[in-house]
Amino acid sequence: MKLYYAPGSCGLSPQIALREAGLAFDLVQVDFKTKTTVEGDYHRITPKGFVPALQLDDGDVLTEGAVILQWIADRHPDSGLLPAFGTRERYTALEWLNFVATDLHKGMAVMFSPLVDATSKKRFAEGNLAEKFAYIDAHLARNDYVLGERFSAADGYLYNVLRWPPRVQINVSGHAAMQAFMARMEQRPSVQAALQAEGRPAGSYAAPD
Ligand SMILES: N[C@@H](CCC(=O)N[C@@H](CS)C(=O)NCC(=O)O)C(=O)O
Repeated sequence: MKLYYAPGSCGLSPQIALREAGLAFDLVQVDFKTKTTVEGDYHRITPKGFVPALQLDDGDVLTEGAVILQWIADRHPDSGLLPAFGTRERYTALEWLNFVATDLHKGMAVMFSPLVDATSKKRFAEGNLAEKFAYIDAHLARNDYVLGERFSAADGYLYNVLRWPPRVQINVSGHAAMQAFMARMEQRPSVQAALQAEGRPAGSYAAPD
């Protein structure tokens, strides 16, 4: 298997999940500016040009981070990355994956966009993102992980996206439970190894990528 990623991007959470599941994979770095890898044109892997993409051993390619996470979890149920099919807890995990992918990931993406001006970004951060950070912080004040006591693939994705606020001048240091969650996640060998593979030391979530 090959995971196409870019350092500091949303390619981190599938890497964490692959490591949690104990799977062997190669990392292939994508250059966003040129949309190339050492293999050549990245559009040949996915015409979308986005990371992450997971190329399976038969050459088939999966895209969409939240879906890649489900594929890894479902192919390796012993990893416990997601609750079992049909359980109520499964849908709570999917709710979180969807929330992180749509509201948080794409909400944060606005803050990186060259198409949005600084004033609009500030208003969006204060009016939209602040509410979401408060919700997450309140949830994590009562729970070690998004599902409560057990780690799931959704935590890796949440951790991935919560690394970004300091990069876009959003101060989340007042959200103590969120900060504790980030530190808790960085105790996991999977997270430490994924960060190292991206050239980022653990403890670096509050520093620019
Ligand atoms: N819908 C995709 C979006 C992935 C996405 O936004 N990837 C960003 C990095 S976090 C990307 O590849 N950006 C490439 C670019 O901006 O050129 C998913 O959820 O996986």
